[in-house]
Amino acid sequence: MMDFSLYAITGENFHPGRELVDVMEQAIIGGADILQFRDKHSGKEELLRKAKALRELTRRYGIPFIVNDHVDLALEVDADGIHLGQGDLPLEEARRRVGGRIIGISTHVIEEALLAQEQGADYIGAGPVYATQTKADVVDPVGLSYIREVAERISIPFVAIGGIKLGNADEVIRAGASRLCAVSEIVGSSDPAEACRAFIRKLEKKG
Ligand code: TZP
Ligand code: MG
Repeated sequence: MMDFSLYAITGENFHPGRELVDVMEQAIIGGADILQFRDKHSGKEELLRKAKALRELTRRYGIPFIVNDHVDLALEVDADGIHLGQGDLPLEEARRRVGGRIIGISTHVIEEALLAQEQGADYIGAGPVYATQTKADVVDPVGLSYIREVAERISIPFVAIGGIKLGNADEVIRAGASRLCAVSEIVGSSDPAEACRAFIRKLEKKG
């Protein structure tokens, strides 16, 4: 079974002047053990170029590579999996398309989480725990109560996401999360490797 502790997602807006692959390599060196390519702006060719480069990087470090939204792109670059939101391709259709690859689903309420689990998601995202500027049209923060509920009722891996910072990670972990995901706190850091090391230390001491 796939497993991970620190889930890094790309966010190029947060590191102007620094190369995508370099920043994500730093995150991996610091301990990020799964990487998602999330890009809402690039055109087709750019998406393909970046996805190929990140595929090569993640293969070199032996960690799973997940593509957000684009099933065709995921298949084209031989990603390990895809991540889908509630408004994206339905899980059952996605499963037909990607076969045994990893499928992750974003969830905001327990009904979505239970359904994703029942339909065979490999992991779920639980959030946004806190308010975040990173994602447009994001739903209202679900808070720590949702993390507690998911920890209690869901048996597949779940990752807490949304406004997770080094300053609030401990309380998220204490609420039951054993996997954290961050965009801005990692890739927006002047030292992404150190930001990841700090997250990992918190996960290891369990909040
Ligand atoms: N999905 C739910 S919240 C979010 C995504 C992609 C953005 C998380 O970004 P940050 O910067 O860690 O708040
Ligand atoms: Mg999506």
